[in-house]
Amino acid sequence: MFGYPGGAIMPIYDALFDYTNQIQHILVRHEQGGIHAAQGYARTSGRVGVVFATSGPGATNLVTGLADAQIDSTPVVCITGQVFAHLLGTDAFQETDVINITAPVTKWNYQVTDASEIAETLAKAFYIAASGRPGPVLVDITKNAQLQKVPYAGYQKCRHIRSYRPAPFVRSEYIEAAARLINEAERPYVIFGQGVILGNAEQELQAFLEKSGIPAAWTVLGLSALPTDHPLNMGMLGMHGNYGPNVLTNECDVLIAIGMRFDDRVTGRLDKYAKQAKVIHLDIDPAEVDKNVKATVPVWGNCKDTLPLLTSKVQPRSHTAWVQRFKDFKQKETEKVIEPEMKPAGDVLSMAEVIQSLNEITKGDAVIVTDVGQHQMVACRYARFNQSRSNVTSGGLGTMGFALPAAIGAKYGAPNRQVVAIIGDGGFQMTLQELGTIMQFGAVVKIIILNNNFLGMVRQWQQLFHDHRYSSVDIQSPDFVMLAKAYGINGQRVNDRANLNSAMAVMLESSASYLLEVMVGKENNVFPMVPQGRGVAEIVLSADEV
Ligand SMILES: Cc1ncc(C[n+]2csc(CCOP(=O)(O)OP(=O)(O)O)c2C)c(N)n1
Repeated sequence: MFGYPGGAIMPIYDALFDYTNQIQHILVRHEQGGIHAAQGYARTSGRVGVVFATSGPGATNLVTGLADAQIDSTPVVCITGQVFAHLLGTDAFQETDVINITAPVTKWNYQVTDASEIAETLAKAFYIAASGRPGPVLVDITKNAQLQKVPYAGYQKCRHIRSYRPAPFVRSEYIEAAARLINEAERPYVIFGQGVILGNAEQELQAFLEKSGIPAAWTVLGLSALPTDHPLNMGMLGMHGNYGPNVLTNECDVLIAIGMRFDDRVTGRLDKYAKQAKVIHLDIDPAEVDKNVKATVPVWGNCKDTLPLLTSKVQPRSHTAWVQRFKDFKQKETEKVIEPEMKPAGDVLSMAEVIQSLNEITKGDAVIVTDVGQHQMVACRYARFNQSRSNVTSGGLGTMGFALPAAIGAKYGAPNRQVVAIIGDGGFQMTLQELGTIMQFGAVVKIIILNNNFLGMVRQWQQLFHDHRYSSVDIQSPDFVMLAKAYGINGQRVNDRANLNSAMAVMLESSASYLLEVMVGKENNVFPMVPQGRGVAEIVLSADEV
């Protein structure tokens, strides 16, 4: 568990003192760091992340992480201390109405004012956080309840709550209807998201694709569910996704959406999105079906259950000519974007070649944790993966400052894996205090700062859509390598290509945490791009086409 103590949660921390050998509590440097670490832990381990915080400012510091976990369906349980029950509503010291503040950003929240409720509430909290479509839960416990003594019958796992149905019933008529559409299709196309990972359905997805021969593309949160090298993996969807996967969305005849929610960054303009296609939507959350895109056939349920049913009913096919269309687009993108980014003409390093250097050593084995901005999109586009639960990023909320604490949690969730955080010079400065957590607890995290001396993604938009008016994006940074040294973390700065691979190797071979600052092109842009307000088929490959 990750946390930070304070007045209203002191009895819980006092009890924790007796469990030092059984429970590892990581003292973070800020509660936001605590919840992002819990998210990173949940994403790599598949278990529920736990955070403790005190009342008032401790609790409000959790809000960004709760919103992030809510939109990215991450199972987290937050336990906050609260003022004594008799002081509630009196503006007591460090009192804040955490239940109302966090209601829209939690799957469930609840205030406990009597100790007799604690055990049952916590059992419910873990059940709700992890079941069905996962999400964050917050339990607020008043100080009197923490101090009160009650008889305790032992922990009883919660397995059912009346009126809460985590997964809808699978309806066989819809499986039949979906299979019929797929079997009649000439240009079927699978787009998948994090639902595949959350449902532990990676093998089921692969079996479905391999039997049906259908090409597949992923959302940013679905990344790593299908190995990069899989022959039916066509690449990334969305605003900075690959060329073919976007354009061909508007040419497929049956679109099979699996565990994804048609986010606007994926669909672009909805009235120009896949209008020609019949849509099959597999999702555990009925509220997602028909929310943004009308489904011809809804397939409610966990895709771990629904995919095998579908696989058993689809005919073995190989859509060779259709798959070739993706490859042709890939060729065009390679010539116009990928090659020039991998081998830039001048001396200035590109973000893509840094990711490529990383790939060459990790061979797709590492967990990659990204922050938010240009570096995030470049990392998602180019990083290679050969196992699931390896890509940790803030997808829905786009929270700068996510990566450093999330990487710490990711390492606790996957202690035997190499964890590499890729962060911009702006985002790093939002939560760099968590270097102190690394220093104190020794989680081995490798940190790459892609430093373009700008708030790069905002600068790119100002260049392309605001006539080069660079308003407040020129950000200065401290000496990151010296800063890391102050926290006992080794590092170095790379300015030129000649040193990149050797520095990358030193970082990855280091048995301790390490910070690599790489100076990259100041005004490099991320392409392709579906400009806001355009359809996915209007994706552009360069600034001239915007
Ligand atoms: C907390 C937060 N504040 C503001 C933003 C808006 N925003 C999105 S990307 C970005 C720039 C990020 O700059 P940097 O971290 O240097 O990464 P780069 O884009 O240069 O790779 C900003 C300000 C955000 N996503 N999150």
